[in-house]
Amino acid sequence: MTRPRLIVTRRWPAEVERALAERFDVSFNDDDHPFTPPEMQQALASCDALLTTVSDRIDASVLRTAPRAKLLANYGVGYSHIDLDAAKACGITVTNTPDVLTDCTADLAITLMLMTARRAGEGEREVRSGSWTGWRPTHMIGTSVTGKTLGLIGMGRIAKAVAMRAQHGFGMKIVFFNRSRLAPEQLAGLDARQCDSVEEVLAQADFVSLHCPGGAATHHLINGERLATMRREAFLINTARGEVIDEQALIDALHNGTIAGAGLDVFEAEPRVSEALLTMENVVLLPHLGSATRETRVGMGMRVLDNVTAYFDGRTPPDKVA
Ligand code: 8YV
Repeated sequence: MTRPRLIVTRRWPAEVERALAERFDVSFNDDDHPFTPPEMQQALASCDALLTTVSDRIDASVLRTAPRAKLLANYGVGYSHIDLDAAKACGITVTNTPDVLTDCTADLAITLMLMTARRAGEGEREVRSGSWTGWRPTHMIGTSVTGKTLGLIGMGRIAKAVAMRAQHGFGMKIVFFNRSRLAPEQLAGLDARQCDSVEEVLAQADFVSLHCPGGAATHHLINGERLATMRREAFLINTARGEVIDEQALIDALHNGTIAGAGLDVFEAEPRVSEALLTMENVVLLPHLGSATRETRVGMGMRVLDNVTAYFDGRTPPDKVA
């Protein structure tokens, strides 16, 4: 019996690649470069399932040619790089990898919160450059995190894991905005107050952390007007998707002192990062490391394997999103 043909758009952890190869006729993108649109089109035309990541762009133009692939299995929880409507119109199933990366991504949001508040990036640069002159009472004074207010935009799995850490680890007060009303039993034992608007969260938070999906509905949700409603001492943290923030408006806000700083793991045009951000001391910049631990990346791969296996066994994949 011929085995389903899979194409994996990037290199994955070795044990996941081995597990995939045991069950499927699979090829990997050996030099690990992001596919160009013609390469993507070619891949979609020559496999039964494409195993994709955030660095791909699967829009209506590459799907237009009625691809052979009938499954797009995403290695990640966010799938705003896939045009879901176009995929549905082509009869393509789409899956993602929730849960397995929740803790890891929450850890990174907390890392960014602490790094920005305590000026850790700036301090490390000072030590490495040899310009540190020694301890003094007024040197590199940051902001305390303990007891402050954390505002969350979006209250899904990752936001709840961030809130848990912030509340139990740092005694923080939690306020949040979520599109739908959450009942107390949906808050996993958190003491958190739901606000009626994004602005209400921004106006009172010392730290604002973004946890909404990307895509058209949240494009530039954090724009110049909303940044202006934040407190001048507040920090903005983004481990969600770059497009949720208007990057130029953020640069202006940082430049004008509208907010105190930002911790960013994602950017509008990855891997390009605005030149202005690179020169700002009050900004911590990470290269999309949210899920980047060995354990999590293997867990994500195994979750993709479960979805692909279910699909080709004729079952509904456990993480079907379309
Ligand atoms: C993933 C992420 O590593 O899962 C997500 O949505 O943002 C990352 O943590 C990335 O998407 C890989 O596709």
